[in-house]
Amino acid sequence: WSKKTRSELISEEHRKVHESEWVHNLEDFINKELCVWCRVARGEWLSGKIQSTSGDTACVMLSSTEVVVRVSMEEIFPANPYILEGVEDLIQLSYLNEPSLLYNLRVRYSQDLIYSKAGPVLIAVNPFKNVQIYGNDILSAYQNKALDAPHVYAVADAAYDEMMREEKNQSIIISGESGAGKTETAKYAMQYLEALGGSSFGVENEILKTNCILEAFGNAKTSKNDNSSRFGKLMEIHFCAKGKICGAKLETFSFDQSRVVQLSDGERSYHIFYQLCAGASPMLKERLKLKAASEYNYLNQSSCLTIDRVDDTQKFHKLMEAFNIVQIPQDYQERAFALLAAVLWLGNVSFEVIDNENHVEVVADEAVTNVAMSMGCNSQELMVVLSTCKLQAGRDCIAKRLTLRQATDMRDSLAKIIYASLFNWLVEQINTSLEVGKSRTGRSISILDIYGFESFKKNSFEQFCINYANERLQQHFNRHLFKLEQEEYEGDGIDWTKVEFKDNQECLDLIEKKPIGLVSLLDEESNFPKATDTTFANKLKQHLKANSCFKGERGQGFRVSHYAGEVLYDTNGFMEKNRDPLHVDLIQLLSSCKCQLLNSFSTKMRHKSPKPATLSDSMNQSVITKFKGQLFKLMNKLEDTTPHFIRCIKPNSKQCPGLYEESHVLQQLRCCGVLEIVRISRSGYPTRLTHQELAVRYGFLLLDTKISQDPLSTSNAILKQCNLPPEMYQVGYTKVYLRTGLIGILEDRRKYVLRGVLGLQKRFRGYQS
Ligand code: AOV
Ligand code: MG
Repeated sequence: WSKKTRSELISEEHRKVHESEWVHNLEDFINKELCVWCRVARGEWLSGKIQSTSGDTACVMLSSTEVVVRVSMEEIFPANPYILEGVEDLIQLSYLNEPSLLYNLRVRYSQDLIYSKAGPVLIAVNPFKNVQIYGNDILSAYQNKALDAPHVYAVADAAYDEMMREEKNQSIIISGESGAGKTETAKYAMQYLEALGGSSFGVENEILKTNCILEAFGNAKTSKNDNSSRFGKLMEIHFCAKGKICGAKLETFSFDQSRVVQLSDGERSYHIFYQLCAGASPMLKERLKLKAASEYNYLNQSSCLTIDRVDDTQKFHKLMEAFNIVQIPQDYQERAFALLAAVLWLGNVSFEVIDNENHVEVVADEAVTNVAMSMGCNSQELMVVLSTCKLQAGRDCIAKRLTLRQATDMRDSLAKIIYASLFNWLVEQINTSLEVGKSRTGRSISILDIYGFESFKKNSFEQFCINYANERLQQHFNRHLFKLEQEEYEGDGIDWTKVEFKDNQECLDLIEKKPIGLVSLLDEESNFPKATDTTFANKLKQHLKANSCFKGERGQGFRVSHYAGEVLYDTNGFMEKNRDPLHVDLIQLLSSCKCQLLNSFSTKMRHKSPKPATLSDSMNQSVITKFKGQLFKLMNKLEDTTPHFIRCIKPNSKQCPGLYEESHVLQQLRCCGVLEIVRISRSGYPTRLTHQELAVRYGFLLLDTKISQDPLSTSNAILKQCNLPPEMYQVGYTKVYLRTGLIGILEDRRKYVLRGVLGLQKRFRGYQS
């Protein structure tokens, strides 16, 4: 059918049936043999027809096998008529229930229609394969408004239009669990905006290329995603008054450092290490004394060195291209590679125990020599720093030997500091090259792509931070889609049946509440020198047991009920990672190096190192408190923008195309409240005008001029005169609320009358002359 007749048919269907009519409809479903969804023993949803009912159960004949099963009425839902199969927007469904949403998305997914709408939210189901829905032709079709099917391009287009029309900053907020497709979606959004806002500055080509650099240094293979982002990013694209791109700014959030030195089985460290080992030219390899990835302890500890269908050598060449586009000078590129080699060789530095107190000495082998060479420092000095610590004894400074554990930690700290500084330096370089025109407020679009919700077998401090960030983001989502909308209706006195949604405030309280929340307790415990991960775990159990989102576990564990599911955390390492001590000796070592990059890193760190006796100094903040601060700043920034939400869905946990696992999808739809969003949008009023606005724009349509001049009476009179169905609008204390499509009718009426008036004027002028 053509699109038009189909939509006509759909609206007819709408009139016929309504979601709440199930009870009255039951007879109909039996007599007319209409389809229902049912499931036995909580299995998959199956389609069938009700044969008969008795009490709380019904006999249903399954469509696939024609077998009759007895099912509890609670497990039966009305299915939508065939005409509604695979609708673009879930709000078009007559019956809103979980099996119907799941089925609709499945039908679309099987036709490679990976995008759907749930009212204002775009849903993107990860195809895990190339689908032919991107590229210049499709892009231009959206640009020219020739296509309007749900797509990330359509979201970017709407954001752009709204920014230009209202001069208000916009944001595209992409969420979803790990591996759901956020980063890919963010890239398509950037691609669209670059094409739309192409300028003579050439910045637009750079914005996309930066992803290649960021992914090489900030993404890694985890068990959830072969290209998992281990940092959060906000790309703010600035536009000039004409709508052309005039610059961009990249902001990154909390970077997972521990991956540099420690890996879980089957996972990899940051892509760049493998790319460098595989793709460096023979000359570069010789200069950096590089070996194969399998020779490095930091990389080979997880017995996973390659990723299926990924060519690290080719990726390395792409990275070099990107470096050139972002204009990182050749000598700086080489310095960066040398530092990567230093990190790799650091992992091979070994220690020899020299007494029975477990004190150590560094083994003077090629590893130490190569680290020293790459860092541009003296290898003797390096060995001293890695195996001793300086203690102040009165006026003297004495060196104390470290134990094996302490020395290993020192070595790993150095590797992490170098890598994290290198990452931050790259972000600075990218920003320098993107900053072309001065940004003007009111004309920017920010694209947010953070690390998705994670729950592994073992979850540590990093997962805690990642999931906390997702929890905050979920609240932003809830606030905009549920709270603010409903509060406005209630506040303005309009008749509204409240839609319940799953609030995540209790979980946020568990994390953030002062003085008894996870963050505060972690900080408090981190300040006790004698505290351990076990005392921390006990403290949590003692103070947080009243919160229903918290559950203490035996030993060092605790569970948190996040909006997206329950996660078992292991407190092992929490204290150390939260304190993140900056070793003065390491900073000194960096400043003594011949490498300019390392010098600049040490200068930065020195600024950050604790000044004595100023404990409240923000530089002294723990890792988690800094993280919390960053998150709040981010949320405040987003609050100042008009949000456009994209929810990515991962259809299966195997990263496999064509596989749609219902329970997995349902869990994700539930945790972000898709059903509720659809309910709200369907019963909601997307267009709002103040009485004043309505009266000014449409007042001249009034035939009866005797009506009182105040905006409220004028508004009421206009709505009545236009014969609009009363269920299509509501008049609140301050605004008029219109359902979808109504503003179009008013506009048509306005145009019609104006055309008539203009025609008359023309004729009148013709008559005068
Ligand atoms: P994420 O950003 O949501 O995870 P990605 O965007 O990295 O997830 O997507 C994971 C993988 O899914 C990609 O590497 C692609 O193979 C595939 N994929 C996603 N979207 C598409 C698409 N539109 N077309 C084709 N393939 C796609 V994480 O960063 O782990 O939270 O921390
Ligand atoms: Mg990602």
